Amino acid sequence: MSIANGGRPRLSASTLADGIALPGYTRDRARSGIVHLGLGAFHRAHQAVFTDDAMAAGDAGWGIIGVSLRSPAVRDALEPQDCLYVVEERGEGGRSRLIGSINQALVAPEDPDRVIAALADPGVHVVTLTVTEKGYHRDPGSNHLLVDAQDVVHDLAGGAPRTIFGYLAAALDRRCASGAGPLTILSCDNLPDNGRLLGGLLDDYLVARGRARPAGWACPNSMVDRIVPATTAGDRARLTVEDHGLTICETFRQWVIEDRFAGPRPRWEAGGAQIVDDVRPFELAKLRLLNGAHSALAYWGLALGHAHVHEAVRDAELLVFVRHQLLAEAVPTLPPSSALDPEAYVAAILRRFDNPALPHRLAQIAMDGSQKLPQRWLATIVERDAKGLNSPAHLASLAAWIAFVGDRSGPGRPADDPLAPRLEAIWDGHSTPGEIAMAVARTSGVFPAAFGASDALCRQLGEALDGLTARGRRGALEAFLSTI
Ligand code: CS2
Repeated sequence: MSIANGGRPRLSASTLADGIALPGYTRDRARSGIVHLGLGAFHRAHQAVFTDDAMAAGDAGWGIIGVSLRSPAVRDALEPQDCLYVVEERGEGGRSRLIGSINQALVAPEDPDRVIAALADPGVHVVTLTVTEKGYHRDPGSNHLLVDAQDVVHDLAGGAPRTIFGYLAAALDRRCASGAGPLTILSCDNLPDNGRLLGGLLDDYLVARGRARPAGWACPNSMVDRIVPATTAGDRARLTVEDHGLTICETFRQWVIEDRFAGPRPRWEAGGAQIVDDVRPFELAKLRLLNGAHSALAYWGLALGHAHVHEAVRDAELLVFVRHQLLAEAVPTLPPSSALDPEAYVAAILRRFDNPALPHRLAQIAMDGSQKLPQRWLATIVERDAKGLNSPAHLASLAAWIAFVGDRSGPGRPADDPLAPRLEAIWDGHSTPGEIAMAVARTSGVFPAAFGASDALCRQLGEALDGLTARGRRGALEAFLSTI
């Protein structure tokens, strides 16, 4: 048993945590059926938990080989504790449980071939991915692969892979050559039509590579949902054992998966997953309502002096604004669906956000806006515009984002975003809000072409940014509320 600094034993198979539910199956770390790319907190609180439930329900051979694509931090946290970790659900009915579904933690840059070998193993049938929006290297305007992106160029030249595409292509080649059987490649990132998108990008990569396209893979769509703030040292200090993999989340979790697997799969239904014919209604509602609201709370809330989601939704004016953005503008763009009542959904997510037991930092949500906003807000604005409908609340929030990336000294700044240098250069190169808004809409590479092509949308965005600059956030919010 190893005793960590604070005098508490380090969590491991021989030192389990007091009062924490144990996995309901006998672990066999040599048997893995899933490789997961992107071993962050979201995976540990979501797919790994559903898999733990499937394993407890009798499918114990589906353990996960988790892969970090960049940093060794998660491997270094998990390996000394036999890849066990606690998931602590916070809120009414919350409980803590030990998750045993992760068998191994690999660090791709340290041993790329080991990752390819894992992906090509005939015992592996499913690859899941949480690599965040920017891990897909897509052009948000065309949804095609950015074949000029530095890491994609590197992978296409045949070096040890850096992108998901380099890894997947090498593994599919190997599986074809060895007859390892079909592979389901399941995106679990917050992107629209995430499976179709991933399949299309992988196809673009395989075409650009100029070699025969390996067969035997499918990319179903899926919608994932669970709020998982970054774990803090304070969270870790409260446990009776030293757990470097501790993951904090809400009690709610949802996973809706398109029934289009290439081969065998775990019975994730045991953990409550829904296997359906069409994920689209769930996915659009999640992106435009839950994630759309999150981003609005982040870009308004930080400037209004809030640090966390639960504080921002307790700001009465901001809550009225965000509810209006969702109900008046986003909800009418959703396809009618018997599976989901949008108004009840909005009420439920706003209740989930109001969870002081789960401090979710607005700065965490504000990251990577250039990668998130196309599916959260811009698609809504453009679809409404095509029908002759205005979207003043979305445009006001978009102006709040542009102001956020332009202000380099406020809370949550400088903006953590792969396009931050390009967006900051736009601020530096233009003087009026109208010019800045126009340049962001037309030249940042974030907005769909239909937005930039609309003089009216660019003008309205410029006016919204002008209003924010002149009145400040609170004044602009109050001015907006007086119009609804
Ligand atoms: C959040 C999401 O960080 C963000 O941008 O909106 O991570 C959100 O918490 C999850 O999608 C909830 O399922």
